Amino acid sequence: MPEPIEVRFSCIGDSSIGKTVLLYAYFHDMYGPESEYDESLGFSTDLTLNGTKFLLYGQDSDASVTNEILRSDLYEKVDVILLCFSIIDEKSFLNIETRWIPEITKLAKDVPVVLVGTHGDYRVDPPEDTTLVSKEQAEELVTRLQLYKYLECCTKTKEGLSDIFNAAATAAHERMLTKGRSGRGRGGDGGSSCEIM
Ligand SMILES: Nc1nc2c(ncn2[C@@H]2O[C@H](COP(=O)(O)OP(=O)(O)OP(=O)(O)O)[C@@H](O)[C@H]2O)c(=O)[nH]1
Ligand SMILES: [Mg+2]
Repeated sequence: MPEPIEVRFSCIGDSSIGKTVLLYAYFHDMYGPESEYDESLGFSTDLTLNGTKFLLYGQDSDASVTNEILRSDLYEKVDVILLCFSIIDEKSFLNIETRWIPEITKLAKDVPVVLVGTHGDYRVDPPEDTTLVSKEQAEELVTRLQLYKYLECCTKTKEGLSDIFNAAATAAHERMLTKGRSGRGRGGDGGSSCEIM
């Protein structure tokens, strides 16, 4: 029986856009006040996709942390990045291009990025006086910045969550198959070894 393929992710994006809630909803089936969350639980799970087993694990992040060492730790040996914005917060979408992609390019060049739109429930019932970020805008950004994929979710109902983590594992796996694991994260050189299966 082959060992599962380890896929390490980091969840990045502006503050208050739903990163932590998303992770607890998917990994622990919880949706509630942040005070109820238990950091010691961590974020890891087994996942099987088309017969391939993965051990998916990773970390949350805090946009207010600007310390360079702590920020670069977020990208250390990372296989895939979940880059999040809220569809009801245009600034968080603009920051994808102006703040987060430059940081990723610097610290985790060539690591696949899954763009995630949170607060998906507002697609059907938008708050008053709010212009939603459209799927077309997000998809245009994915094409222009050569990101892996755009996916939307609603953590309240868990809609779209599995697709996000399936895409993350698939994106990481595809990259491992072409570049090998030594290309992971910061400082990787995209070596040729491949430990898959
Ligand atoms: N309606 C709705 N609210 C959501 C959804 N996901 C998250 N929220 C709410 O969005 C707010 C922010 O969520 P957090 O997960 O704390 O945001 P964060 O990105 O981790 O924020 P920081 O830790 O400050 O970086 C909370 O009040 C959540 O309840 C969603 O899918 N729908
Ligand atoms: Mg958080």
